Amino acid sequence: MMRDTVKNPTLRNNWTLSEVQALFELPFNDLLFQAQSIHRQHFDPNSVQLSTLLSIKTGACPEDCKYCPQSNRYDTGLTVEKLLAVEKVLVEAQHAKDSGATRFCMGAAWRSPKKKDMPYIVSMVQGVKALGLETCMTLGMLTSAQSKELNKAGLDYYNHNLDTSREYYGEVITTRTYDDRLDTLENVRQAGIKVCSGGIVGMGETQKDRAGLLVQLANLPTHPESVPINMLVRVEGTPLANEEILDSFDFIRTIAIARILMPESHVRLSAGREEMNEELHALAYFAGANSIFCGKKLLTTALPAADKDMALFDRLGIKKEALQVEQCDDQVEGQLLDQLQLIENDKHFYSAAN
Ligand code: SAM
Ligand code: DTB
Ligand code: SF4
Repeated sequence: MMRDTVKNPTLRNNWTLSEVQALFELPFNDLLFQAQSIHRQHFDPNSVQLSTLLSIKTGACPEDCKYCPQSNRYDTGLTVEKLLAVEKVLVEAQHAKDSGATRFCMGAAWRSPKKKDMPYIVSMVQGVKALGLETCMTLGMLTSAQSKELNKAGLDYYNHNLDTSREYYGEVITTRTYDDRLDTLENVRQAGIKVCSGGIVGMGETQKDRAGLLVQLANLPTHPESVPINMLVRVEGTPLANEEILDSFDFIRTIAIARILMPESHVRLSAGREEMNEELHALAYFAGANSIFCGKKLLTTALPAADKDMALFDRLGIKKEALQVEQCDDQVEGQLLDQLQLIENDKHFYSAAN
């Protein structure tokens, strides 16, 4: 389904900063009532989509994102790992499917994928798709040609976050620009891949910056189908390790306003859940969050245990969202698995440190 103002004129992409700042100033209950009312017009309010993340290439990233444990600029004690073997990725994807996830998101600590990486990445997408899962990747910047190649391979979603407002961005990242990020989102969209884009809160930004981030996302020509709202995971060794924790209600306000601005998008209660209690999770779902990452971990940091998430779903009467479209075609699956077998095992590990 296209989330654009041409296909659906009730959606807006002309939000002004002052309008969104006014939403942040609403009394909490009024804001939540508005968000929940909009949520109910577009989604089953008791359904939450489950994605599972896997870090397919970990650490030694040349970028300087101040929040990130995987940047090679900061000593976070992380164990660096080369690109995983395709088979290993597929085993993890099968576990994710068995645990109820409908989407498998593969993340690499790269500035952008290199030419030599692409065949492995393509095999991963094809293999995960053949298992009947939605596919998502986050690999850094993508060119138009790379986006088209990934679309052809069967990539459903590409995650690339704007992270924060244009104004605050330079305080957090200096090695790639805001416009670089917008260019990648445009390449992905033009290639026909669904867009997953959101940001991080709790990085010392102001409320105006949180409003600015949401305005940028909502004013894209087409709303991202998926909007992850990450609470900063403060990792020892990163420059933001000692950042003050964002007030919980300001976090919930951000989710509620994402829901109001992008009514047909899945809003993901993303990183930071380990530090959130059940009541805060429940409030986030009420504010319109309808997707989470669940599984063993995010990329490098912890997640709540899956049984804890499921126990809360039971207590709240929430069910897991089912796959919207049947992904698995037996004939295609057979062909894809045959293709995967053609790749020799010893070619599955190679140095992809940068
Ligand atoms: N290297 C690629 C890139 O940055 O585009 C993909 C992986 S990167 C880890 C994906 C996203 O994870 C980042 O854009 C950021 O929004 C989020 N992220 C990374 N570290 C985080 C942290 N400590 N807390 C919250 N979100 C984080
Ligand atoms: C997103 O917005 N959040 C996820 C996913 N997209 C790739 C990543 C969160 C990473 C948190 C820190 C870590 O585990 O390394
Ligand atoms: Fe981390 Fe991605 Fe930034 Fe690299 S580009 S430091 S992996 S967020």
